[in-house]
Amino acid sequence: MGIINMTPDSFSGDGLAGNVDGALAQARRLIDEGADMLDIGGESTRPGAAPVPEEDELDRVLPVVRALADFPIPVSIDTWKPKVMRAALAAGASVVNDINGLREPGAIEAVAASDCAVCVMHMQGSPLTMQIDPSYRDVVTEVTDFLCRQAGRLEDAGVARARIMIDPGFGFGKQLEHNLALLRGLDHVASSGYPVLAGLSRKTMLGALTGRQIGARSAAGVAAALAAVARGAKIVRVHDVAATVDALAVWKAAFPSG
Ligand code: HH2
Repeated sequence: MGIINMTPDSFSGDGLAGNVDGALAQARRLIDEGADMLDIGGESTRPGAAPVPEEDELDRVLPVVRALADFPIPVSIDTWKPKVMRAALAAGASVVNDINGLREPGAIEAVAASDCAVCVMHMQGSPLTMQIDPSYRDVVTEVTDFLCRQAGRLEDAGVARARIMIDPGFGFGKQLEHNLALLRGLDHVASSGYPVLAGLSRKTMLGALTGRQIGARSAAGVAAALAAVARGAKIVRVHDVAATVDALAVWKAAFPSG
C-alpha cells in the first residue's frame, strides 16, 4: 500500500497540500514501483495533530480519488469521518482505512452501505492526545481484542469477513516498548484470521531505534516491513515503495511459504 498524503502537515514530510497534479504524478510513480493499492489521506494523524473540518478534508481528497478512479489498482481513503468515507466511496474509492477503528458513530453504517474493503486500526485516544501517556496491561491482547471486537461489529452490520483487514496501529497511542511488543506479537494479531496491515514507514519508533531523522529512515522502514511480513502481515503501508517491493521480492524468494 503506497501512501499519498494530501495534507500540508504530514509527519513524514511528504504532504502534497492539495496538489492534485502532484498526487497523480506520485500515484503513477508508486504504481510503477510496484504498489498494489494507494492510500489517500487528507488529515494528518501525527501526534498532536488536531482534526481538520470535514469540508477541508473533502476538498483535499475528493479530486484525487476521482482522478484515480480509472487507475488500475484499488484506492483506499484514509479517514475516520463517515461523511468523507461515503463521499470518497461514491467518487471511486474501494477501501476505507480508518485509524479510529470504526468508533465514530455512523462509520460502520457507511462501510456497510457499500461493498468496499475496510481496514480497522487500533489507536489509544486521538491523535491530539495519544502520545501523552499511553499505557496498557498487555498491549498485544488488548489491541487484538479491540480489533476483533470492531471487526465483529462490522460483520454484525452485514460486512462480509472477507472484506475486513486489521491493523495494530503502530505509533498510535503507543510507547516504543508497546510498538516493539506488537511487532513481535503480530503473529498473535494475525491468528485472529483477519489479514493484517502494518504501517511502520518513517515512524518515530524507527527514529528511536536508529537515531535517524524522518527523511533517512528508508532502510529502517524496509527492515520493519520485512519484520512485519515475517510475523504474518499481508499488507504493508509504506512511503518507500520501490525499496520495499525489492526487499519483499528477495524475502519471498528466500521464504516462499513464509
Ligand atoms: N499511519 C498513518 C496514517 N494512516 N493507516 C493505517 N491503517 N495504519 C497506519 O499505521 C497509519 C495509517 C500515519 O502515517 P502518515 O500517513 O505518513 O502520516 P500523517 O498521518 O501525518 O499524514
